[in-house]
Amino acid sequence: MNKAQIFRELGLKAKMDGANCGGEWFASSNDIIEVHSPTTGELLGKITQASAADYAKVMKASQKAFVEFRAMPAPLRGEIVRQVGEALRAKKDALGSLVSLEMGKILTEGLGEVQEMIDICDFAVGQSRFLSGPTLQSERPGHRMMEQWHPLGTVGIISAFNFPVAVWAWNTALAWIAGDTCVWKPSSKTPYCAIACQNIVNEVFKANGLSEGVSAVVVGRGSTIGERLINDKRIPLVSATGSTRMGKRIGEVVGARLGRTILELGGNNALIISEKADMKGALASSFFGAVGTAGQRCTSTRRLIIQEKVYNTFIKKLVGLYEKVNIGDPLDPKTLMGPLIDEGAVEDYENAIKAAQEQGGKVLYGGKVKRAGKNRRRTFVLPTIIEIANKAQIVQDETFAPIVYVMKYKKLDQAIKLHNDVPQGLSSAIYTDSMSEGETFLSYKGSDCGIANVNIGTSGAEIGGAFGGEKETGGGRESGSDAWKAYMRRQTNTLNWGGEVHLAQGVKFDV
Ligand code: UN1
Repeated sequence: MNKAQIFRELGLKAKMDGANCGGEWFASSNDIIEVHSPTTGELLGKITQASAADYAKVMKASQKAFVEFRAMPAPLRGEIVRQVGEALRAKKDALGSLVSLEMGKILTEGLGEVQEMIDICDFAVGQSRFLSGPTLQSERPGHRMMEQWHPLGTVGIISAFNFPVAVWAWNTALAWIAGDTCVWKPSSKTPYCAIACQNIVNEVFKANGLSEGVSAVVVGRGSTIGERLINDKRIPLVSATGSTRMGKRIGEVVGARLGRTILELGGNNALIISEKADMKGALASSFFGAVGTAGQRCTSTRRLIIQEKVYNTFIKKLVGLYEKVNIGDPLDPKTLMGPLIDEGAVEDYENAIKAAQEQGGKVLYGGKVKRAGKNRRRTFVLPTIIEIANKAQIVQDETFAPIVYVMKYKKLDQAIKLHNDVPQGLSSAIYTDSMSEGETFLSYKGSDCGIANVNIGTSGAEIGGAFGGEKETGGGRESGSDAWKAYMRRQTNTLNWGGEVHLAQGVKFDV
């Protein structure tokens, strides 16, 4: 699909306003962002960012819609989400292509991202009939206890450029079945993706007679919109994806007003490769983990911790794969790696390589900008392998680029120690055919991450599991399992059906 077709199918125009809560798009600031293709530099369009007044309008609609939406039975809200999933199926090609066009990931990954949205919708439809709490035994005669889950309110969603549509869907699909309304501040690097998503759900919501405000988007500056959103007492939950620096700010501000957060921040994901590993599998998983999405996933493999006996052969084979990576236009099916999001990201890549070399690292492959694509832009880089010690400062930091740090180990205990010795804790994996090694990695003394895998890589999690991490990754969970609970408020109820008043703990209080 070319740009004109993608724009037509998704209702996008060369000039658009950045705020919407169901009706027309609007924006009243003079603040315009120019959106450029990371691949060609071509101007995709101009978006007028939302002002403080636009935010106020969106929040008003969201709060009003919540009062109505929470009254709709959850399975009927699930039916709406089912239709959203159907609409996404119908627009999968266009939306997946837009992700590639605006963000730069290759088409199969752009389509995969939309599939992730469809999957979470399907998951949420079933979940909408099972927002269940337990019934509990009361110590008082003639009493029953139970737990219920109620809608929470307006959920604020802040998302990053690298998953410009899926992360929003993980949050909204669950928030909507829970009876919440959503206000989304997408990354200003990928506003068209957000506008397209809102256009898709607007049609579904309109067809079902839902009031405006159940879904809202505000494209705007962090200082105007982001700050307002995190400080807004009307927003009980802020779900944010992005850097640890940003997450710390959000955690502090929302925490100070005792609001809740789901934070999905930086990762520093490692794959341990044992001498007992299936080398073919380990190779394929390392390759996808480190080079896929041009290293711009939170779950990208950043470190390979390799048993010393297999280290040299493994690295040789990995370099062999790196040499064959086709770098270029992400919409071309022959391309394996597209551009980085912008020149700033390329600068981060170059700085990280320089720092690694200064800190004792040795570049085994790559390390350079590679002008590619039609306009030979400076947004393409070579995927890079650097041999370096885990304790080097640069290895401790997350660089959002296709750089993988490689290191050796002798014994599994040492590998696990290296593995956990970073501030972040999102995803992790081990390749081994030894059951004992695999189980050790998954045990209390193994990986300290929110996601730990055996014989698959660190990236590409399915939506069925809870997604998120520990330590500086922020601690929140999104997506599958019981992540829906974060979007609801919990209530414990005690009912007296027997008629007689009994006090708990045997307390007597009579005259
Ligand atoms: C992210 O990079 O923010 O597990 C999310 C994965 C994807 C999601 C990544 N399902 O790699």
